[in-house]
Amino acid sequence: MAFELPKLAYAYDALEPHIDARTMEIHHSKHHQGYTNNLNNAIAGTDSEGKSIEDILASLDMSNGAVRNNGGGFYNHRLFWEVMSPNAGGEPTGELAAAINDAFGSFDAFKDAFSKAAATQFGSGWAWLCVHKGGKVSVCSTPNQDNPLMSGVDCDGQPVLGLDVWEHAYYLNYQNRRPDYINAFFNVINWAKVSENYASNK
Ligand code: MN3
Repeated sequence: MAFELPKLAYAYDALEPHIDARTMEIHHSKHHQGYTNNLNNAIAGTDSEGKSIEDILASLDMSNGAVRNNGGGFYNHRLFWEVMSPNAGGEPTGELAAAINDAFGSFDAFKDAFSKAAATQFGSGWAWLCVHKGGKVSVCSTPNQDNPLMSGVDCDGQPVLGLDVWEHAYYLNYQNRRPDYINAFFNVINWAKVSENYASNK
């Protein structure tokens, strides 16, 4: 069964004013749809057909550019939509909050580390909050559509929160002001979902 573009749990304009409706519509219906279609084409007739995206990425031959870019793109955007929500933001609670405090000292220090990873990723890429077996968390970034599930990237663990810093994610509204977009993202982080991701992968 081929991969399908996941439906959003909210309307394209639901994240305004932090992320504008036109950006959301193009990002989801064009970019993510493109990765999805290209992934399906790239794995058609191969051993990867029928496997989960997690299994495909974990055992990926990194020289396979079509699956690396489009499988990464499919997985990364699916996580991205899920970790955002209207009327969200604030701070995590419970065991995720405790893990963040253990690793960074405070939520504000985590926010600084994550924002810096996102702001300093040269060119296109992603910033991640990852959980490791045992519950420790860490922040890192990857270029292009790479992600921590792939082997050989300078970033490991299970991603529980991801931020797309490709220009297509923010340029219409923020132009070159990536730091403003990163700051705005914190107003739409769905910490309940991130906590769920943490709990199921720690
Ligand atoms: Mn994108």
